[in-house]
Parts: sequence; C-alpha cells; structure tokens
Amino acid sequence: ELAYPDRLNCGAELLDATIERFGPDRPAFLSGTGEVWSYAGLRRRVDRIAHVLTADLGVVPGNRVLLRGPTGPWLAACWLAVMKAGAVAVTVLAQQRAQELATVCAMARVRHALCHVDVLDDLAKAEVPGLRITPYGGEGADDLLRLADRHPAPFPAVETSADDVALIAFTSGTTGRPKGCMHFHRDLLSVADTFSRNVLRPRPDDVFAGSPPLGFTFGLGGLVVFPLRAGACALLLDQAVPRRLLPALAQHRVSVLFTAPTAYRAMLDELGQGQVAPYDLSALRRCVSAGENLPSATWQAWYERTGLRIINGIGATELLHIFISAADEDIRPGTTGRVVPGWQARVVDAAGRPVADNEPGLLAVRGPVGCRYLADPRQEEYVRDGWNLTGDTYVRDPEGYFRYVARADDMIVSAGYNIAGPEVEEALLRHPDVVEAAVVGRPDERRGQIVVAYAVARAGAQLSEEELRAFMRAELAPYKCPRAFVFLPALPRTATGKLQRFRLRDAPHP
Ligand code: 3SK
Repeated sequence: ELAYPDRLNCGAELLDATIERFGPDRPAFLSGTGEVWSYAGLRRRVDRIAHVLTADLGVVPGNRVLLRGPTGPWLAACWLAVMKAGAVAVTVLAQQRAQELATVCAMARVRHALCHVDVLDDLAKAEVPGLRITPYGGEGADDLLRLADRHPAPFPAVETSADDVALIAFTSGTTGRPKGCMHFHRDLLSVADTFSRNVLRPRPDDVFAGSPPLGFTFGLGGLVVFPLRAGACALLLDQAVPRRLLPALAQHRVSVLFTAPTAYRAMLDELGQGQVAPYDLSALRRCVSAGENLPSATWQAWYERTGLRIINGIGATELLHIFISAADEDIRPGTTGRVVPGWQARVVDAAGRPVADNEPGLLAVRGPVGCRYLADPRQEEYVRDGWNLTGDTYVRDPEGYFRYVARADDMIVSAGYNIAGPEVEEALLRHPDVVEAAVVGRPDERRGQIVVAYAVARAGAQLSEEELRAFMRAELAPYKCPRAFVFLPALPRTATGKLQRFRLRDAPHP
C-alpha cells in the first residue's frame, strides 16, 4: 500500500528529496551533445525557471503550461519547474502540428507555453487565443534561459496537495481522437514506487536512455521520473532512432533502456549476425519494452544476440505507466508478465464479470492511478465499477501471467473463426525477411472478413507473395492464414510509435 502525505509536490520529491538522499554532485542528466548536468546544476536551472514562471509570467498554481520541445535536459527541467511551481504541465510531442496543438490547447485551456525555438512555428500557427508563448533555446532577450539567468535559485516548491492535478497527458490512442488524461502529483511518484521500484529495480549508478519522447508518459516515466526517483542518471537524446541509439548506448555506458518492440527489431537489424558485436553493450542490464505487444520472436532474437532478457510491459497514458510486467527469472516470453505489485488486474467479459483462467476477455485494471479524462464522455467506457478497461483482449493463466491477444477492436472474425491479428503478425515476423508486420480484417461477402497481411521486407530482400504465403501455411492453421498480402515500405504509426491498424483497414483495398 502506497502512502503519501497530503501535501506533496512531485517536483520537490524528485529533485530536492533525491538530493537530500543521494547528495548534489551525482550526474542527473546527460545530453546527446556531451553536457553533464549534476543534480545540483539541474536544481539550479529548475528553480530559476520556476521563478520566471511565477514572477515574470504570472503563472499561479493550477495554470496549465504547455511544454513543447525536443527531448533533452532543458525540456525535463521545464517540466520539473512547472511541477515545483504548482502549475499543470500539458505535454505534447514535438512533431504535433498547428491544428493538433490548437485542439489540445483549447481542451486543456492552456494559457502559457514553454516552447523550444526549433518548433515554435506550428505553435504560433495554432493561433491559440490568449496563449503566452515563452521560447527557450534561442538567442532572444525574451528567451526563457535568459530570463532565468536573472533570478536567484533556490525556489521553494509550492505546497501542492497530493491529489492536485500535475499533468495532462494527451492520448490519441490508435484511433486519432485526442483525450486529455489528468494525473495527480502522487500519481507521478506512484508509478515509480510500483513498476520501477518493484520490477525494474534501478540503482543510483544506473544510466537510463531510450526512444520514447517526454510528451509520451512512457518516456516521461522511463527517462525522467524513474531515474530521478532512484538517484540515477538519464541520457536525454533528441531523435533517439535505433541507428543513433545503439552508438549512444555504447558511448554513454547506458544500463537501462526504454524502447518499443519496433526499435528492438530495428536495433537487431543494425547489430547484424556477425560474431563480433559492432557496439559495446556490456553496461546494459535492463531492457524495457512497452507501447505495443512484444512478439516472442523479438524477445528471443534480442536474447540470443545480446544475452539480455527484455522486461515486457503494458501501460497506458490513462494509467500513466506500466501495470503488468515481469523481470529476470519471472519472465515468461510470449506473455506480458504478472500484475505489478500495488496494482490489480483481471480479465472480464463484456458485462464486467471475471472470466475463467485461460479464457480470453477484456483486461481490467485498477491501482494507484486511475483514468480521469478531461471532460470526455468516453470516461464511462474506460472506467466501469472502478475498473479501468484498457481496450485490450488478454488471457490470464492459472499462475497469474497475462498473455496479450489483441486490441479488443483488432479481433478478426472470418468464416466464424475468431482470429487475433497479433498472432498472425507474430507468425509473419518469424520469416527472416520480414521486419515489420500488421494484420487487419477486410470486409468480405462470403466470410464476413478476411485476413489481410501488410509486411515490410528487409532492405534488399527479394521476398515474394508466394513465398510468404507458403511460409504462413506452414506456421498457422489454414483459417488464420492471410488471404491477401501487401508489401509496404513502412507501416503507419502514431507519433509515439503505435501501429495505426485503422489506417490500413480504412485504406483502399489493394
Ligand atoms: O501507451 C503505452 O503503451 C504505454 C506503455 C508504457 C508506459 C506508458 C504508456 C502510455
């Protein structure tokens, strides 16, 4: 049971309390350009920005402040300053365009924005009424960092309540209609004190890195909240695409990696099959995968290539971070893991009744963080009887392991058979020349739906439809085998890397 005091500021806990516990001189953040920020240096910058927010910009507790910029120490410092100032951070992705930003700002009633100069244009074009934009990372006299230099540190954190809203994180899910998820100060600590403390088990000498952006709670947790809570250090890389991630992991002796299955596959491609690994990954001890289902073929290939056992997990923006996972000897490849201590999970039917073990049903979760949509009627669909319905179909086995079946709306019904798209995708990925795969149902007069496979072939491979069809026949029961195959150069994904199957379903039929 997690117990936090009524007065709690997560920014103060992550920074000031960590400094008290571990001292000020340890490294907190590294940047891709070789900067090293100690905890003391980070606090100095955070406190000065908090002074700018409150004294110069007139931000008061509860004001919503949009944060927009490339992943890096300054973006993380802005987030911590907003926390310490008692304001509410509204996080977005640097790739989001004017129209999307206008929607988010209107929904969250954003009045202030701290925006990196490189991505100012789209925010300016959004023409948000009454929005005051403060740029950072530029040369102007009005630049946040200039303004910050004029203020002294320290900044005493605003005494927020544990259940004051600290963060509004937007999710467009895989369907494209944004929802704002409100999270409290205590929520941000509780994900560190459940998944991170109990499953990941970081050490103060760890160096974290990864690809999810800080505007995605997977990245905010994995690259800011978890390392700071543990007194560890995070390498904050802009554009952490697999090609750049691997050399960075070696160069900075990264020990904890957060990324998604697609990136593990792309890194495997980069690592190749040779006897000698092209990058020294000897410091790496924890590899976390979430954001999407991790096929066992990917888990196995990573294990064979690196000797490291991927810690799979499922999380949600609605619930902030990971709630089912397993590490070390508890890992069962092909499953997501067991419920994280501090959380509860079960599999239910459409009426919310628990189904028997080994039966598929909807995943229902509850724990220290709950879904609180910002004025959205979809709240009633997500939360039923106090349980959060994540929209995933899962099976639980008698030993408490949860196995992913599909997103509830990704089940394909063909000639009366229920077919889980991810199972067919896993089979496609077992072909050595397939690097990415997606499977959707296409309406069909005779069968209701047919299975259509979309595949990305390895660069240079001569993979034909006939060969893939024959391969699939050897892998799966005939009713699950795709009836149509489409080769694409890349699959459609959200800015956070999630596969958008609806775009394949809605695309004109090949
Ligand atoms: O959306 C997800 O898949 C996710 C996974 C892990 C942690 C947080 C999130 C939002």
